[in-house]
Amino acid sequence: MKIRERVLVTGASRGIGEAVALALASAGYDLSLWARSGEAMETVAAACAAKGAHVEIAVVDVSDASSVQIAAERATWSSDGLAGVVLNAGAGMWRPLEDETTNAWDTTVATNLNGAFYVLRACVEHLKKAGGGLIVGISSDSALYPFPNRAAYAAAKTGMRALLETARLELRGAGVRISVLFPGRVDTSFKGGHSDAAPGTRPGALSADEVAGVVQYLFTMPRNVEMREVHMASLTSTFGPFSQCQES
Ligand code: NJP
Repeated sequence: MKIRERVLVTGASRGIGEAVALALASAGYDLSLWARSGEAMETVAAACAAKGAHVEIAVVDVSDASSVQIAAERATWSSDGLAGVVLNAGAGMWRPLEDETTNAWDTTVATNLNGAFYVLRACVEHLKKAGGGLIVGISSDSALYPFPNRAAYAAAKTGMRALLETARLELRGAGVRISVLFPGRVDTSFKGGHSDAAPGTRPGALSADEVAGVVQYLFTMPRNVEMREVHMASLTSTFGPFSQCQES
């Protein structure tokens, strides 16, 4: 009988994280789900459990090092080991540089970069204990191309890429593979330039399910194969310097 393996997904209360949780549940993984919205995660957990996954949830603010540490110590994988982690929690709100407050800058960097670091640091020993594993980082096309009004977000997502490239070198010998995804626009509640963003408000963009399908594929690849970077875009939406090339 195959031993069930567990994956931690951050930002699992909605959007890409929710879709990733459901896709990994369908692929036979057990799940640890982290986000700040406990009630929303209960709903996601129930849907994953209906697919046969054993699911544990924890209310965690990834930008808070102690919140991450406490959740990591309480998680079942602190004793059982961990097959993978999807560093997905993130947020961004576009502002011109002169309107970027210190608080907004700090929050953006704390969520997207510090959060990735705190979670990664908490998982490393447990990935090693399981004999290696897969780390998937959800970065952004903002880390690949310059955009106006995204200084904090682009800096944080670029920093996340550097964090994961460093981790790749340090953890390779322990059998840990690292994949970084750079999606273009995805039709979720992610704010960006729209304070009222919700699924359905970015027609033509990638769907959360399309991104989750790639994450699921990464988890089903042979363990000697490392897909280092995935640049992902919809032809019916913009992607960095590439303009939309089909009507949506
Ligand atoms: O956005 P959204 P996406 N601590 O807002 C959680 C990247 N991306 O699914 O805490 C813990 O629907 C939040 O949960 P909650 C993006 O940068 C997106 O599109 O309950 N969790 C929710 O579950 C991000 O890294 C686009 O509010 C925190 C989730 O994160 C990832 O994709 C394009 C948290 C956000 O769900 C998923 O974003 C791109 C915290 N402090 C990259 N703060 C795009 N959508 O266009 C937030 O290139 N979360």
